[in-house]
Amino acid sequence: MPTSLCGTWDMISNVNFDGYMSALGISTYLRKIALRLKLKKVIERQGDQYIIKTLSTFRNYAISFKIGQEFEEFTKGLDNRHIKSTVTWQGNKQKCEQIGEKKNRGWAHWVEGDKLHLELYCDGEVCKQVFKKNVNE
Ligand code: VL7
Repeated sequence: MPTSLCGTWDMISNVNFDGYMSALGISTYLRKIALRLKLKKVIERQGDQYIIKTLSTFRNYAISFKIGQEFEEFTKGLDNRHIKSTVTWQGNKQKCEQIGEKKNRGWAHWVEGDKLHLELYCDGEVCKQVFKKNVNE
């Protein structure tokens, strides 16, 4: 049984976010804004439904899904694409495959100690974000 991803997590590092956003075709203007953000993840589970919220002072984004069930994702306020997403467990990693216009797109979450790790993939670019558990929220 993998350590729970659930909780509130504050970003402490963000490597190659710019490369990931470039691969998604995000404008220079928006990338500059996004690069300054300290993202927060709120991960909840209600029964077999997961909810992942990405929060910032600029924009918020949320998805909800069941493990192994493909869902339609619209990346509203991000790259605004329609994709088909499926989240599965692979060992202790929760992995999402995002099928659409962009190749090799997806992400993986896992916990090590009190840190939440996230890798974001698009078209050969890998962004690595690490979050620290926020015990006050
Ligand atoms: C979601 C953003 C950059 C456009 C705005 C930046 C606002 C705050 O896919 C993600 O998370 C998964 C895994 O936790 C769950 O949805 C990452 C943030 C990536 C991509 C696009 C810049 C404009 C960012 C919402």
